[in-house]
Amino acid sequence: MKPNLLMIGNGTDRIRGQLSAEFNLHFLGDIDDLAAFFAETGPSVEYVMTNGHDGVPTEVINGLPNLKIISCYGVGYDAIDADACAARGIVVTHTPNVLNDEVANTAILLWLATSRKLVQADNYIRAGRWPSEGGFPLTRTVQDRTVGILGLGRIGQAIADRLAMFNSTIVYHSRTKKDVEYLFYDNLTEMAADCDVLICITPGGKETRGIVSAEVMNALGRDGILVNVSRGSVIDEPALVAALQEGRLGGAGLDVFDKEPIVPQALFEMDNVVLQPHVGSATVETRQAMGDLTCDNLIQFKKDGTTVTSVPETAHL
Ligand code: A2R
Repeated sequence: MKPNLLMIGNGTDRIRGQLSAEFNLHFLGDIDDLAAFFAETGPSVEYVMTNGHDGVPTEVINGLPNLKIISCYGVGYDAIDADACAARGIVVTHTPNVLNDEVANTAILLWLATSRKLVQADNYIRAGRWPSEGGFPLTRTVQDRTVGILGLGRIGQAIADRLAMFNSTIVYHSRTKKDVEYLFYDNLTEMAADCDVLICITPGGKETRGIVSAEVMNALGRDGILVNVSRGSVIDEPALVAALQEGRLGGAGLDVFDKEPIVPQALFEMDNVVLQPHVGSATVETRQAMGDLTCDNLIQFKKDGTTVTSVPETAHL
């Protein structure tokens, strides 16, 4: 008999196909009486699949006393309490590396679109304004800028690799100094003051909540552009709205928000922001690679108790 696997979120057809060959799938969203499910089936569920947005609610973790592994579809796992899982001996896996290029491309796309006002220019044509009002107002160059990367990890490095094309001066801030040629700042505000563009690509979670503060945004300044492809929580969102409204920050390209899918209404009215609904890795190709890795972790664990890509907190298990 196939072992039980609880899925949080529906997964793709391909994911469901791969997993149903190995597991008996239960979908959290289809369970009407959770207490009854936990009482009857909970003790036999050793496998959970989820995604970076939904994570695993505490009541689900508590309802599955023999849970052994949580496989997360996404690199960011801040919605899962990995330390608590480690303490209970539950392995957590995620999908690093396979999305580096895609998210880095998204970061560059958002920066270019924001700086050159791509969406606004498109709207200008669609609104029929070109014949009547003439040329679109000048925008700001993306060439020869100083670009700060907040979080020079796997994706941050992929972003840096792309910046050579724009003759950027690359600087970075992370917890530790890396063995790279770019200038390291141990103070984020000081880095922002020296940057034309700040690209955020740290993990989310309590350690990074609000680290892009009003002070950092003021330092980036009225011509500065803020790009966020990490987690909405990394930026103090009310402070961001205020900085944009008051012209203390030049513009923002945002793929992520603090309370997704809710986006501050005030941003809808602004012509110096470009907004995306958390689609940094959302291409057919990259999502397929992420899905395959999510399944590989579960299937390998079932086979021999090892995983492909554990999160650091549970790598010792
Ligand atoms: O630990 P370090 O020194 O390597 O720095 C990491 C940095 N980071 C931070 N920087 C400043 N203040 C913090 N409190 C802080 N915490 C972490 O973020 C590292 O340079 C970077 C994260 O790199 P990776 O672990 O390689 O993550 P990856 O694969 O680049 O993905 C980053 C995030 C995901 O967690 C998702 O939220 C998002 O991108 O898609």
